[in-house]
This record gives sequence, structure tokens and C-alpha cells, in this order.
Amino acid sequence: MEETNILLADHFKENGAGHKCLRYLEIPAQPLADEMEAVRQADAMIFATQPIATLFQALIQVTLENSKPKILVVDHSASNRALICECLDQLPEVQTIAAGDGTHANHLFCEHSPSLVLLNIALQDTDGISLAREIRNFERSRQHNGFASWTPIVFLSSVMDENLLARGILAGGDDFLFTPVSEVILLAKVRSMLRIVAMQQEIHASHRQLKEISLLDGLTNIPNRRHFDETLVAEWKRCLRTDSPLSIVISDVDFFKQFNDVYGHQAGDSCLSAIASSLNESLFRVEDMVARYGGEEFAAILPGTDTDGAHAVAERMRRSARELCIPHERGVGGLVSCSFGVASLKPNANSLPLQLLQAADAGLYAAKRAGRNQVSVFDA
Ligand code: GH3
Ligand code: MG
Ligand code: MG
Repeated sequence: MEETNILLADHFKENGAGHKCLRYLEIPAQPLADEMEAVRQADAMIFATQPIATLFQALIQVTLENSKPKILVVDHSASNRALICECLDQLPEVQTIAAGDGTHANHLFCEHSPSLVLLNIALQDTDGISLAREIRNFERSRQHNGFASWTPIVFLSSVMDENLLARGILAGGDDFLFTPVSEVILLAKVRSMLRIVAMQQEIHASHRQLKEISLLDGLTNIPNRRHFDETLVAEWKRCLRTDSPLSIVISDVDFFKQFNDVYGHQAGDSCLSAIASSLNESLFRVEDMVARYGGEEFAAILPGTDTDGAHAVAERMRRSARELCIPHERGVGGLVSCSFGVASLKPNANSLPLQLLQAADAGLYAAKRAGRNQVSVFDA
């Protein structure tokens, strides 16, 4: 389903002065830089001076309207556009938008991400084949998670020309309809294309879901080792580009074998879950992440953070795990604890992420030897 941004505002002045937002409701939740940005991105604005029931009614209405598939009709003739749109109005489950030239069509396509384009091959400022090519290039440039969307394009043409048809398909078109076209054929064709679009969306959604699952640890629900490795490579490159420091914190639960021996493996699993949550909640920046690195080991990536900052974060993580107050009769002071190794460096062309990991691991080893339940920094 297409994203819908709805801005709930208690008052708003068009010049931007003195406006104040109650809250933003976004699907999916995404922090916005500022209120004006929210106003720019919103699909609808609802004023909170209205009764709450009216507000929610309007919210539902806008969301439903926005979730309808849109069909973009592109034809230089206003009467043709009107005829096609009138015919499509027979499908209450779709919304129609229309453009008379290539520039406007391009603009509408980028703005509305329609589900289907009905495109007259003869336009005045460009030809339909070039526009189809532009649409495909735009879709490729917007690839997300390795998937580029593919919006069906059906050409409308008044001439039956095999070569033109072949060129249209090569440029990225999916089908041809010869005009004038009967309502029955147009509606049937639109239905069949929308069915393919719906199937494509289902495949994308399950691909997204699988991708998410493949990056999460099944027991603790925090990122897994694979996610950690991918993020470390990406953040390493980013810090190299921006000439900023990168820190790693590796932690390991103290005397965990004995915890399992005394309390059982299931209690061990619950303990690991609780520790994962406490470590995760100790990170305040969006770019920070903590992953399950191995059995009872966790590792955090702190981009743009130097040694002192990383030490402070590791100390916060240590306290947070300790404050869970999970009894451990053979642990440090009768409670579960973790030890932490910290390493930090500014990535350069001669260094590798492995160096940073090894240094953090050496720090962890030092923390264990020094008595556990503590943080140790190691120079990378
Ligand atoms: P140290 O303080 O030196 O780290 O001692 P330790 O006992 O924690 O270290 P050791 O490496 O000897 O033991 C780690 C234990 O963690 C052994 C293993 O059974 C347990 N463990 C690893 N993964 C899991 C898991 O998913 N669930 C449970 N319950 N235990 C796990
Ligand atoms: Mg271990
Ligand atoms: Mg351990």
C-alpha cells in the first residue's frame, strides 16, 4: 500500500508563521526534519479544531482514497482524456489522473506512483516511446531493496503499425490498444493489468518481510550477525568518506555457562533476551545498532563516535544489563553481568574493519581478566 502522510494540525498559517502541529501520523513512522517539511510531505491536513470523531472519519477517508490504485491517462486530446477517464470511472476501486503532455505526465508519474499508465503514443512535446523510456529509467533509479517497481504501460495508438508496436514494447511498454477502443476492451485490459500489479505488490511485500526476518536474531529480536557484518561494512565506508571515527563495543555475558547449569537453558534464553533489550535501549542515536554477535555475545556499531563517547555508551550498556537484577548465584555479586571491550578508529585506506573488531575483542578479553562486569578500551 502506498504511504500516506497525514498531518494533524491545531492551526496553520500559509506563510508558515505561528503554525503549531499537534502530532504527525505517518505510515510507516518516520521522523521528519521539521514541521514545514511535514506540511510539504503531507497528503492531507486535518485541523484539530474539528470534533475528534470528524477528525478520525476524515483520516480514514483520506487513507482509503490514497490507497486506491491510480491510473495515469496521457493523451494530448482533452476530449479523448475525458472519454477514457469517464469510462474508468466505472471502476470504483481506482482513481484516475490525467495529463495532456509528456512533461506533465512525467511530473504526475513521479508524484503519484500510479499503478498503470495509459499512454497515447503521439504526444505533442515528446513521443510516447520516449516517455515510456523515461518512466523506466526513473523506476530503475528508485530501486529499493534490490527491487525496481514496474508500472504497466499500455500504449494507445490510432495507427496499426507492427514496427511501432515492437519499438514500444522494447522501450518498456507492456501492451498496445488501437483507438478508438471499446469500453469493454479498455475495462478488461485495465482489470488484467491491475491484477498483475496486485500480484507484483504481494511478491514485493513478502520479499520485504523475508528480508527483514533474515536480518533479525530469532531469540532476541535484535539484528543478527549477518545484519551486523553488512552494517559494519556500510558504516566503515561512510566514516571513511566523512573522515569521522567509528567505534565498536563487544560484550559477553559473564559466567553464562554456569547460569545455564544452575537455572536451565530456558532461563538462559530468557536472560539473553532481556540483556539484548537492555543493551538495545542503551543506544540513543538512530545510527547506532547492537546485534547478537554469537551465543552470549553482543556487538554494537557506533558511527561518528570517538573513544570517550564509546566508553560512555559501553558503561551505560553495562549498567543497564546489571540493573535488570537477574539473580546469578555464581555471578559477580550474585547478579548477571556483562563485560565490554571498546575500540575506536578513523577508518583510512590502510585499515580494515577486522582490525577494529579484533581490538574490541582484545578489550573484552582484558575486561574479563580484570574481574568482569566492567568496560575496557583497547587501542585499535
Ligand atoms: P565468561 O564469563 O568467561 O564469558 O564465561 P562464560 O561461561 O559466559 O563463557 P563460556 O564461553 O564458557 O560459555 C558460554 C555459554 O553460553 C555456553 C553456552 O551454552 C551459552 N549459550 C550460548 N548461546 C546460548 C543460547 O542461545 N541460549 C542459552 N541458554 N545459552 C547459550
Ligand atoms: Mg562468550
Ligand atoms: Mg560469557
